[in-house]
Amino acid sequence: MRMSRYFLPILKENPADAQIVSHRLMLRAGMIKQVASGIYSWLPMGFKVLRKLENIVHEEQARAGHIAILMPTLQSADLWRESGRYDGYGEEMLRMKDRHGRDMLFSPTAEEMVTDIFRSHVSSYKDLPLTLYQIQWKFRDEIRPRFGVMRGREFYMKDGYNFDLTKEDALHAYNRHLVSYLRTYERMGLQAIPMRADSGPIGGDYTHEFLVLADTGESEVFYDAAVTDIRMGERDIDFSDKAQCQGVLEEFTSLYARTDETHDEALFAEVPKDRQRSARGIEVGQIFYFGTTYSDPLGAKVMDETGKPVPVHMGSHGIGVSRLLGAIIEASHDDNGIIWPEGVTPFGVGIVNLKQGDEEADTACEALYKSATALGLDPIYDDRNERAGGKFATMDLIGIPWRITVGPRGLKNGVVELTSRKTGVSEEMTPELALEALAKTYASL
Ligand code: 5CA
Repeated sequence: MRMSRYFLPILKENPADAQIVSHRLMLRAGMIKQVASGIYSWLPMGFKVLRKLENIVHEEQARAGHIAILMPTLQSADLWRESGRYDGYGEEMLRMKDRHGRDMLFSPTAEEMVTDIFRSHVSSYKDLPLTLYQIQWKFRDEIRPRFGVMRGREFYMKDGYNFDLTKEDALHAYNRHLVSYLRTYERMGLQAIPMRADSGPIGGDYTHEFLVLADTGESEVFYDAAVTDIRMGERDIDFSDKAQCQGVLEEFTSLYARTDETHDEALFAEVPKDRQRSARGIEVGQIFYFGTTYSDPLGAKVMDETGKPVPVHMGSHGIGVSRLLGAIIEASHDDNGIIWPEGVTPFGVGIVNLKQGDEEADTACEALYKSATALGLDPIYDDRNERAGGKFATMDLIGIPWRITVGPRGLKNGVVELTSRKTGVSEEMTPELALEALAKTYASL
């Protein structure tokens, strides 16, 4: 992409109404525009990162054996009456009537809708296990939408639902989601810690929230510092292996990690003093096992091996995809702007032409831009007639992890400068070597 042709409406001033750094940077970098309280338009660069996150979620869901579907945002109230949640859900549910006077709602979550799909089409234990998921906009009429996309009213969520014959199988689905979520967050450059939590309006006894530690997080959390050493990294997980998935859960559950809702002072006191931590965190996902809470009232049954109809065991599992953009920025920025982790960056490399209009510099940049594109590095080339300082500031603000700076002086020696956004360290090398290094870096992700 050429910066001169892109739509990147950068703000020079700090927006007055943004209280936290991620919200401020998303507005300044021209990623989102507020439409109404808690509702945003996604401008090109914001949308691009959102799509990247979505792709990672899809890839990791596929790896775990889960199957993508898409359900509507608008639903009929009838299903919610069947489950008994229509009246109980309260003011967070946006309700409306269609022209025939039928009660409709904007889906805040989709347990009922997916259970209805299941009961219409599945009737035998032989079709289990089954996990269906979607990535779709949700609406919750939050009383206090704030912090930009972190607590929106409309937000993008991955919601997955498992259907299993037994509690044991459903708990495997729970553990599988736990492992797959950890992989997902790690690929986004984040460490999210699963913590025992409260199940709220979704219901059920088993639930973990995934928290990214950040001072601006809305949740208060308590944990044993040893949990932060657990990584999925290069582990070769077989998602169909119950013991392996359970093993990961047990690594976490053997260490104290809870949100304030389930915090237990007495248990926490047993953690060695030097490892006790209390901090704030951003909830980027939650998994639930709730047994037959929805399958019972909605009559989602299968024939078991003896031919007896039994309600299926279910769980639901959510990732806050749009919230993750905020969480990533909270976890990765400096005074100059965003620092995208390589796995989610909107562009792989920024090319800065120090002397636009200089024939040699222009030619070198064009060649570099072409080669970087051919290598799949998805470059953004700042070809505007701007001062070098302004170009650097823009690249820093929008957070591109690598920058190649091209100027007449370096070109005399056949070199350009490759700079890491994170460390600020620059190295001079030939354009070919710079591209080779970047191609290697991105191939290793
Ligand atoms: N049905 C279950 C799982 S699919 C469910 O709705 N879970 S949830 O309520 O925990 O939401 C899943 C994730 O969506 C949360 O962990 C959070 O990351 C994100 N989320 C929830 N509310 C908001 C909001 N108002 N703005 C942005 N993200 C949100």
